Amino acid sequence: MKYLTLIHRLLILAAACTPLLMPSTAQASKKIRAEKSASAKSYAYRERKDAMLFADALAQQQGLDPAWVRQTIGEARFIPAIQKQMQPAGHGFVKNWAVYRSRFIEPLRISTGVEFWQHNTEALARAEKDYGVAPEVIVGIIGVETIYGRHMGSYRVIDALTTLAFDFPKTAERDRSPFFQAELAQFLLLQKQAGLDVATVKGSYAGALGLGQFMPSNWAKYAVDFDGDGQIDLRNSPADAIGSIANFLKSANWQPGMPARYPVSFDQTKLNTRTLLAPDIRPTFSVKQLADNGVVLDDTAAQHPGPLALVELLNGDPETDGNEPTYIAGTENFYAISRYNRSSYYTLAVIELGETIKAQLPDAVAAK
Ligand SMILES: [Ca+2]
Repeated sequence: MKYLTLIHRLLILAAACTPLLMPSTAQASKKIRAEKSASAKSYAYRERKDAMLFADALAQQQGLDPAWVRQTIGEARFIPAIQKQMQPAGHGFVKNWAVYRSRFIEPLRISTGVEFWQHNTEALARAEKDYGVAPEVIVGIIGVETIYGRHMGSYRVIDALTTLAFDFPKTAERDRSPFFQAELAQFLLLQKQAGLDVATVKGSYAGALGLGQFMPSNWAKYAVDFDGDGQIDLRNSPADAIGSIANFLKSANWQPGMPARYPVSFDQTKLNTRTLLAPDIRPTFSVKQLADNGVVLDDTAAQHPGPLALVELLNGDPETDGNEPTYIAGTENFYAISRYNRSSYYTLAVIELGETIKAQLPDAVAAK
């Protein structure tokens, strides 16, 4: 979940700076180069003293079989491609909402989402009843994360987490290896807690798992058995994924019935974007404060009781070939969705994908 941010940034970068489809030969040779360098540098973590010390400490702390922990972490392999995914996106790249949006609000994701909704009407309705979370947001998240389980990740999670725990790139803005060591520890606990086969289970390059791409710590905190079979299975049970995402959003202060965002326009004579954009996407301003700083809201938004944020999404650099930014007023529910993946681009894609799918449902399903 959270760690999709960077891949999304890279997606924007790739889409903004290169043609959408690279020539296939170039793509193939790039892939071969990547595989070659990967196989050349890969090794097993049994060769790393720090990883083996970590394994012993973890076994002792958690009362796990030390031989099993050593073997599991020892057989994990360093994957250079995973390390590379965590490198900074590079200087001079400008985000582009229009490009980002087109990757997610697209025919395959929409039609698969309509089917997913129809197959899971009961669980979605129950999640709304139990947690207060709108079905279109849950459907939007699972669509953006994995296209409804089609792309749940192709890396062994043990390789991903061990690589990022002990070989986090030195060039990154900050060292996240303590975070990934904690995720690795929690992941091993899921063998017993959730019946996961930690030696084989696959996920994203950051170690996120299942339909909703939960990191292990979020699995431990928020995952629920929502189909009542006595097991939590976020990979094969859509109901479990739906209930767990709803539980996560409720914990992120989701407000039942509240819209996630409103359209805005501006009164240029009063506009003070410096003040308005300072808190970023955290809802901070009252309707009156927004109006005083030049934001014009429609009648519905003007009735909004809680705090709002002015959210700016860039559409490339207007000085070169980009367009002017997109602006919306984000509510506490916009902010709640952004806790799933800390990006306003991600959040608006989730909202718009869910809404688009909802609008295409047959009347009988939509009415439930
Ligand atoms: Ca279950």
